[in-house]
Amino acid sequence: MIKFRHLFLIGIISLLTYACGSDGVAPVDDFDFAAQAVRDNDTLVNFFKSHYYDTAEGIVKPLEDGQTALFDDPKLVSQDVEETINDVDIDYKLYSYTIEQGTSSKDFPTVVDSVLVNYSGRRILNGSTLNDTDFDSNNNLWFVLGAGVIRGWTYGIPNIKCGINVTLPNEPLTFTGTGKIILFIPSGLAYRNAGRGTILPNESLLFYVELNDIVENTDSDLDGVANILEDIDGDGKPWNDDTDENGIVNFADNDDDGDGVLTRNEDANKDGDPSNDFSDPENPTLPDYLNPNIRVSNE
Ligand SMILES: [Ca+2]
Ligand SMILES: [Ca+2]
Ligand SMILES: [Ca+2]
Ligand SMILES: [Ca+2]
Repeated sequence: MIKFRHLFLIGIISLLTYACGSDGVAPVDDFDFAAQAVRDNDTLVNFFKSHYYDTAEGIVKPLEDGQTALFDDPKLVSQDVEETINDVDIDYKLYSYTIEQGTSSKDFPTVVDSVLVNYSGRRILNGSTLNDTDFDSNNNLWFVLGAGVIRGWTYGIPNIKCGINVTLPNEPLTFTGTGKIILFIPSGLAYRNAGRGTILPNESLLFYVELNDIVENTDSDLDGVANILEDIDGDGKPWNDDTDENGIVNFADNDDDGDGVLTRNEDANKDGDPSNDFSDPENPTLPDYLNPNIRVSNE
């Protein structure tokens, strides 16, 4: 009986922890994210100096004699990512190691395309060791980058192309020539100071990601304008554009100007693309679907 009660309590505790970080965004306003970004980078650099990529096993391991530390391995690359948290711009370094580039003729995914991935994630403990178990792993799951995934994925996965679907009829999904990458993600581009599940606050993460397939020019709200083209201010971040300020970003909003006419019907020339229709002589460069003064539906 005591054992059962223990299990019950543990269940409640992990549920609570999970709920706190449910959207991956920290609930604390006065946390110094810029200082944490510096600590995160120190953590990752220490990790790179004490680990290497084992080509034969296809995994990252503690450094051994005669091996090249990730820190000195030219395949490890960094990219600068700027995130706005509580109206403050924070600079992060996201690191990745491309194991194999994908061979698909499809383009690289954008930061808001749908991707089909296999993945597994590990916590980086104290900047020097990798936890010995995955906190999560899955095969063949679809995600929209830039919507409901950590920013480390949003910016990291577009470094690789997908593979080719060679699934036979009535057989499990199978891909060949997939892209394979390892992402080393500072906590600020993961679950920040909230943590999630078994991931502690301010913990940096390692993900192995295999990109099976993507949907090019993903159009999540089916309004005829691809997610990546709903980046109205052109800053590369479609998740900060909300023309009608209704709290739903444009790439998830099927009436972008909030005038009651669906974007896909604000297509005066009926070519399936609402972004090339300009009916307002007062505002000749603003497409109708972003112009609340034009309410003509071609439905
Ligand atoms: Ca759209
Ligand atoms: Ca934007
Ligand atoms: Ca839209
Ligand atoms: Ca509209």
